[in-house]
Amino acid sequence: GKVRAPTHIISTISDDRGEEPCYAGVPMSTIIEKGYGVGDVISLLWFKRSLPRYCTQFIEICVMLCADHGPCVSGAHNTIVTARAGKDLVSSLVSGLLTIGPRFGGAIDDAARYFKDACDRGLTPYEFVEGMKKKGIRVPGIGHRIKSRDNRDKRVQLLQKYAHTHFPSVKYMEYAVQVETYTLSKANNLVLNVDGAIGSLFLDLLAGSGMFTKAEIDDIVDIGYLNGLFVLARSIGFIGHTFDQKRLKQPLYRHPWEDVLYAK
Ligand code: Q5B
Repeated sequence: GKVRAPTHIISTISDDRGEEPCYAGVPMSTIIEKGYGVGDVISLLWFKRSLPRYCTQFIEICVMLCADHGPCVSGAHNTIVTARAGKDLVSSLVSGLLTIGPRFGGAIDDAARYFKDACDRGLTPYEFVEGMKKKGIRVPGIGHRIKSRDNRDKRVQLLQKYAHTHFPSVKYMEYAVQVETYTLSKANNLVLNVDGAIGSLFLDLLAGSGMFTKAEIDDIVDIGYLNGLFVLARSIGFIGHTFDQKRLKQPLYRHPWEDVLYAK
């Protein structure tokens, strides 16, 4: 019989060979006719399934809330400096994106990993936080430069409110809040931040929606899908900052000498 030559690539999320492109088997016309949103498209292309509306709406809320957080955060600053150096859109965007990591915006996956492990093992917040301290690891999803006990992050509150109203269970988020209560007893700025809120709530979405097996949830957490939400969202803001600098015809940025401690 015929022997199929092995292919160089395997792809399972989209297909452009037919009359119209399909995302996870769903034709483009269905996506438009059924009024799908970007949350549905993310569900199809990242998770390879259609998720219930409350889940896709949660994804869209994450994207909207993380789209920008002003010009002073690491990524926007890099993007602004790069745009002012006369570089193009893609260069300005990626210079901002490259700052996303364990301290800035890219703590969602680790927050999900550590909160899930600690909650599933039944660790008390004290055992979890002090165990992390012994290992010299900062608790991902906890702490903020400008947010504090008395200046809570509105984004976190909005996410929590949405989940309380729509999610069948918020077990992981409640655990993260217990952790926050403990960390706040140590320092005022050790609040549950936007990364920690998304990380813990996405665990609740995965576990509570009934759309994922346990093995699939473990895979999603292991591979690390969730920082993708921040990367995707903040690209919107970084692109905006690039256009802003170009529109304003801002000159080359040079940091002032006065703001540098020249030390020996
Ligand atoms: N300490 C975020 O630190 C920050 C601790 C901790 C235990 C912790 C820090 C951190 C984990 C990573 C994380 C996401 C670097 C943040 C984001 C998006 C954003 C950004 C924006 C946006 C802030 C002072 C003392 C030290 C530390 C201890 C601090 N964090 N202990 N667990 N998690 N968090 N990142 O204020 O005894 O003096 O040595 O790494 O979740 O990125 O808006 O800006 O939308 O763009 O600089 O919201 O918390 O504090 O480094 O001076 O530490 O607190 O060990 O203790 P800070 P530091 P000690 S959301």
